[in-house]
Amino acid sequence: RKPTLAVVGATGAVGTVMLDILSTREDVWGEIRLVASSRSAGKRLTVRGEEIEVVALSEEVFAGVDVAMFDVPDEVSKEWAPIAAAKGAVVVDNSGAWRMDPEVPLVVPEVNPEAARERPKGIIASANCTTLSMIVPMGALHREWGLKEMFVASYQAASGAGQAGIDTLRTQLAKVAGSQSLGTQPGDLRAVVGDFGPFPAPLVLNVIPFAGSLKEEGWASEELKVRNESRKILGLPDLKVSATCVRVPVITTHSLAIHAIFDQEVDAERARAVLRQTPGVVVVDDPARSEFPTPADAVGTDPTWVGRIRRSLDDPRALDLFLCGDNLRKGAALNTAQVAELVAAELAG
Ligand code: 2RA
Repeated sequence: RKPTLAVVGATGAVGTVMLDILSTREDVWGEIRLVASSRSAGKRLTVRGEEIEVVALSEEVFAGVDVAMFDVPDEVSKEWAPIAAAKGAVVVDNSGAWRMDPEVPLVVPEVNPEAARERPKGIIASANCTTLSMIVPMGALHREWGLKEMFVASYQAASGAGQAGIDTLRTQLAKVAGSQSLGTQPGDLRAVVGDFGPFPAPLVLNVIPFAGSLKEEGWASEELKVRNESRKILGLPDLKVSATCVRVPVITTHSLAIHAIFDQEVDAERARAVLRQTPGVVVVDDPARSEFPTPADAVGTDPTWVGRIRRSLDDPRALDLFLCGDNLRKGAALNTAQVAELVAAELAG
């Protein structure tokens, strides 16, 4: 019998991508149940070419479910993941609720697949999209030279803030369309575009040097996630990470500029060779021909795109590189689906 899958949060920005991924990847699932809030119950969505009615989240939904993929707010996952696990489902959770729980593995199949098997709570966590947009290539380079420290600048897409983020940016774009002067005078953008939630400033024709919520000592939650999740996934509790997370006027696809310091001397050509051999990574790196990753090329694709690979001029143990990754695919739905597939393979014995 193929395992029964529940998709919890099937109607959100990530959930929509999830159904696309389930319809295009190898089909390892038996029955698929689509679950959402009671507000969305009754909707009919198509997955694997089949129309399925969305049911409201309840304990009964998990009866007979082998794997439950969750893409819901942290507080919903905090309440419902244990309920699903108690009903016998292995929960693969895409929220931030469980990622740093010592009894919950944080799994990226290309980096630490073995961690998925140790799940005392019946819950496996998937990482934040910013971490997932860089961790596959960084894991490969860590295996080659031993990663010691990372300086990260992220350029994060509006859809990282969900459908509201997408809607906000498109609304702001419409407000500036055709203007020949906006973006040239202090405050001119704010006067026309205003501060639409969830962004505390105009996003269009601007960048916002903050993402997530304010945490200790002025760090943003996104920046702490990059640091803490990288440490857990790579098994490097003392890894030094300094991240600055910036929101940019891109609909979907996060980009990151990384300065990575290793235990050993590095070589740019060797790095390209290692990354070309890494599943889930595409190397686009020929600046002389203006070939480097951009969100406009990476969006809608599964791999992490890597380019601008060069050895630091001041440190033979440091590499500088630029990466792009679709934050709704590998950054969320795809990684969750890949982890769920690991569990399905394990259950199939
Ligand atoms: C963001 N990475 O971009 C976070 C959550 N998806 O807002």
